[in-house]
Amino acid sequence: MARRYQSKLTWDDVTPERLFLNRRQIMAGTGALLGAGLIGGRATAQEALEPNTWEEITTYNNFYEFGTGKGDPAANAHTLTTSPWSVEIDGLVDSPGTYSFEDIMSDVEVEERIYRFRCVEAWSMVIPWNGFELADLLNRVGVQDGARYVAFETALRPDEMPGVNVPVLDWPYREGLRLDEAMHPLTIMATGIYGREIPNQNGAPMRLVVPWKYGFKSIKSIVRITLTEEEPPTSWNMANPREYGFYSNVNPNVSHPRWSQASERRIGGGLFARREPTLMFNGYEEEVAGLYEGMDLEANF
Ligand SMILES: Nc1nc2c(c(=O)[nH]1)N[C@H]1C(S)=C(S)[C@@H](COP(=O)(O)O)O[C@H]1N2
Ligand SMILES: [Mo]
Repeated sequence: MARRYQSKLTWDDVTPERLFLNRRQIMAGTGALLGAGLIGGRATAQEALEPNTWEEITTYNNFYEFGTGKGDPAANAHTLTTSPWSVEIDGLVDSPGTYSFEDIMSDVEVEERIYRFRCVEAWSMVIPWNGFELADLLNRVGVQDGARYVAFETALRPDEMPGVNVPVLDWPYREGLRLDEAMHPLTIMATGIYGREIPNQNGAPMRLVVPWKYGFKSIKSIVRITLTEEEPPTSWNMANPREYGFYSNVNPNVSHPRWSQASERRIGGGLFARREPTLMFNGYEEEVAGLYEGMDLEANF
């Protein structure tokens, strides 16, 4: 029998007011940001959430389908046709099918979310996304009993993606989340940045954003979402299981085998920017630590 999976939490429960700002406040600039940051009262690192510039966010990217250099996606991703676009939703759902991007967008509620973004390579940004909660979409298609994971796939188009002719990863790019992670109100599908359409290099027309996990979990240009019983294979874990686990939660206490994860370099910080300490769960500990209660986070990295 079908059920509507509901996270017990809502966005309001997990969102200090300072993390949510409407577009007008963003456009009004940093002063408004810091002002809003004080609404929450308590002083935390999150008060300093000052977004990176459009330029930084859209020219320093990882999207290996368009090359492995940070500038490659901005230079090459214009070849990706993002309209029309559709997403196949299948597996353990009540209403499997091929959903057009427009149909999805007409059903969901799009909001602005300013999130820290932490790449496994120890750099970070703050990005004002526009998007909708993944839970909103999954509840509309109906998650069935027995579903425990959500698998995602990126488009695979050798004609439009020069990078997939190089076997750096086993294409298509694949990612996965446990169902409770996928249903968590912080997990969004992003469709815009700074109130503008999301550029191809950032994963147009629809990409996942899971702010407490390393950046590679936030899979771009999604064409397939599958509800599964078993933990799905993921591209980076398949490529190097010793270095990239399924969970990949941001954790300053667990080093990558080749480098420390204790600090990060904020992109755009300038020549003399100091490295910032990396926060447990990327600063979202209060909101998500409960998902991993009782789990050994060193074994489940
Ligand atoms: N399909 C796909 N999604 C992807 C990647 C990729 O190579 N292909 N790179 C990941 C990595 S390593 C990071 S850090 C983020 C970068 O997102 P951004 O370029 O929007 O900042 O995208 C993730 N999603
Ligand atoms: Mo990354």
